Amino acid sequence: MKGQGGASSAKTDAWRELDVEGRLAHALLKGITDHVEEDVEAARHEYDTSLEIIEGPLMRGMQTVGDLFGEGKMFLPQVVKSARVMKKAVGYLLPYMEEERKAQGAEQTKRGKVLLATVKGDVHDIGKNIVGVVLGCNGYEVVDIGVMVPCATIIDKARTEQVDVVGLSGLITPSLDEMVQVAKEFEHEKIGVPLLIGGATTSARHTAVKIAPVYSGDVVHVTDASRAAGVVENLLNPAHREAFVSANRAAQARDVENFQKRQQATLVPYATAVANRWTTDWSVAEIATPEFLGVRPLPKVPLADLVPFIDWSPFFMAWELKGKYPLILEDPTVGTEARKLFDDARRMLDEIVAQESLEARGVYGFFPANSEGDDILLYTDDERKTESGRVHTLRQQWERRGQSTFHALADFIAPTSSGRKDYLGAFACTAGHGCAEIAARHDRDHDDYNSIMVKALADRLAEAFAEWLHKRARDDWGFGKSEGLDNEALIAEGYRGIRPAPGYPACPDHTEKPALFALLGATEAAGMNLTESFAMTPAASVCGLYFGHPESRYFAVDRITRDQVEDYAARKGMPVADVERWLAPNLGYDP
Ligand code: B12
Repeated sequence: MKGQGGASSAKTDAWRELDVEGRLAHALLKGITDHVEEDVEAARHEYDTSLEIIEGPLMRGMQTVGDLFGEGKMFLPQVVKSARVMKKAVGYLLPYMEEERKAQGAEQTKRGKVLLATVKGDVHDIGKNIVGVVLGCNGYEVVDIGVMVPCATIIDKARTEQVDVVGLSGLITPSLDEMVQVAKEFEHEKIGVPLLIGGATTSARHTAVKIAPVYSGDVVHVTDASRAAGVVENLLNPAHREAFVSANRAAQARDVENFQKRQQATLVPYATAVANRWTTDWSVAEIATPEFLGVRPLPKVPLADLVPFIDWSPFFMAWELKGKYPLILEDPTVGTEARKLFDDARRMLDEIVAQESLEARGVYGFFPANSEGDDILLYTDDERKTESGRVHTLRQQWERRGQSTFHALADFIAPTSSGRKDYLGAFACTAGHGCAEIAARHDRDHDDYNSIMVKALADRLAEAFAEWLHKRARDDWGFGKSEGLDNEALIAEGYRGIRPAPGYPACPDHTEKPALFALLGATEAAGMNLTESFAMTPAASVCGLYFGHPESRYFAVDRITRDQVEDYAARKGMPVADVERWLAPNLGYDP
C-alpha cells in the first residue's frame, strides 16, 4: 500500500519537473493553486515584465481552458477552478505591474472590457459571477460592480471605465422592467455600447420585445455563461460583428412577430374566467384545522436538520452540469466532474454545519381564511368577525385547448358563502445569514470557486428549509403525520397541498410580499427584508403560502386582460399603471 501511494504521488508531482511555462499551463488546466505564487515568481525571473507573463503563459493557458470549455471538453466547475489559478497569479503580479506601468506608462492590452451588474432591487449574483469568470478566462477585462446597482451607477461606470460592453443580470421579474429603464437611459445618455441581457427571469423574447426597441445600440440576450464569450467576441471583432449583429436583429424581429401572434391568442374576458372558476362541493370538502393559529418564529433551526431535505439537482444545474442527482454522479460525460464538485460541496457543507457558519431562521403560521371572489380574506381569530388582511390572487384567462376551468389560488379556500371555516398557511425562511461574509472572504482571496460554492449551498439550504418547514406545517395541519414520504417523494411533491411562492407562475405578483412579511413579522422573526423590487435579503430566502385542500395544485396564470388588471388594482387599492408595471410580463395587451 505504502509503495503504491508513493508511486501515485510521484506521478501526480511529475508536472513539477516541467519548465515554468509547462508548470503554469498544467496548474491552469487542472485548477491547482498550491504552487501558483512560487511558479509565478519563477516566471518573473525569466520574463522582462509581469505583463508578458500574463499575456504569455497565463493567457495561453486560459485560452486553452476557454477553448476546451467552448468545445464542451471542460465543464464549468473546472473552468472556475482554472480561473482561480489565473486570479491568484494575477493578484500576485498586480503590485509589480503597477510599478512597471508607472515606470513605462504602459497600457494593458486586453481583448475588451465588460461591465457587469445585477440591476437595482435584485440581489442575485451567482449567474453573473459565473459569466464574469468565463469572460475573464477568455481574456476580457471584467469590471463587476455587484448587485442592486442603480442605473445611474451603471452609466457612470460604463463611462469612467470606458467599457466595450455592458452586461445586466436579474433573477426576478421586476428586474425585467428595471432593465428596460436602464436601456432607455443608455439611449438618452447616448452610451452606444452593446448591452447583454442575462439571468433566470430574462428571455430572448422579452429582450426583443421590450428592451431592444428602446435602445439603438445592440442588445443581445445570452442564455448561459458558456455562450457569453462567443457573443462578446462576435460583438467586438470587426470581422464578425456585422453578420452577428444583423442575425441578432433578424432573430429579434421574428421574436417580436411571434410575440404579437401569441398576444392575439384567445384570452377570455375576466368575467367569463370568474364564471368558470375551479370549484368543489364545499359542504363536504375536506378541510383540516391546524393545531395552532397565528405565527411561530423559528429563531435558529439546526442546519443538520435541513441537510437531508436538500434537492441536489438544481445545485448541479447552477454549475451547468446537466443531469438529475444522483444519476448525474455516474453519467458517462459529466459524472467525473459532478463527483468532484459534489465532494467539494459536501466538504464545505460539513464545515458549515459543524461551525453553524450560516444561520437558518424562519417563521410560519396559520390564519383563519375564507375566499371572496379572487381575494382570500384573513381574520384575526376563528370567530371571523374582524379581517386582518387579504391575499389578492390572479386568475387564468388563457383558453387552452380542452380547458374549461380558469384557476386562481383563491379557489382552493372555502368561500365565505359556504359557511365553512378554512385556513391559509404562510411562511418565510432563510439560510443566508452569514453567507455574504463567507463569500466576501473567498472573494478577497481571489477564490470565485468557493465564493460561488457557498452561495449555491446557502440556496440549497434555503430551499431545503422550505421543504422541511412545509413538512412541519403539514404535521401541524394533521394530514402530514401519516405521509411517511422520503426525500425523493418530497421533491416530487407527493404530498397533500401546495406551497406557491409570490413570483411563481400561480402568483406572479411580487408586490404581495410586503403584506406577507407583515403578517408573519418576517423581518423581526427571521431578519429578512425586501428590496424596492421585492427581492428578499439575504438572497438565499424563500417565502410563500400553504394551501391544504387535497385538490389544490400548481398552475400558471400566464397572460391577463385589462379588465382583470383594473379589477385587481381596485381590490389592492393600487393605481392601474402600477399594477401594469409590476405585472408587465403577464399583460396580454400593450398598456
Ligand atoms: C435555484 C432558484 C432559486 C434559489 C436561489 C436562486 C439564485 N441564487 O440564483 C432560491 C431557492 C433561493 C430561490 C428563491 C426565489 N426564487 Co427562484 N429559482 C431558482 C431556479 C430554480 C434556478 C435559478 C438558478 O439558480 N439558476 C442557476 C444560475 C447559475 O443561473 P442564472 O442565475 O440564470 O445565470 C445563468 C444565465 O442566466 C446567465 N446569466 C445570468 N446573469 C447574466 C448576466 C449576463 C450579462 C449574461 C451575459 C448572462 C447571465 O448565465 C448564468 C450562468 O449560465 C429558477 C428557475 C429556473 N429554472 O431558472 C427559479 C426562479 C429564478 N425563482 C423565481 C422566484 C419567483 C423566486 C422567489 C421570489 C420565490 C419566493 N417568493 O420565495 C425567491 C426570490 C429570492 C429572493 N432572495 O428574493 C422565479 C423568477 C421569475 C419571477 N417570476 O420573478 C424563477 C424563474 C422560477 C419561476 N419559474 O417562477 N430561487
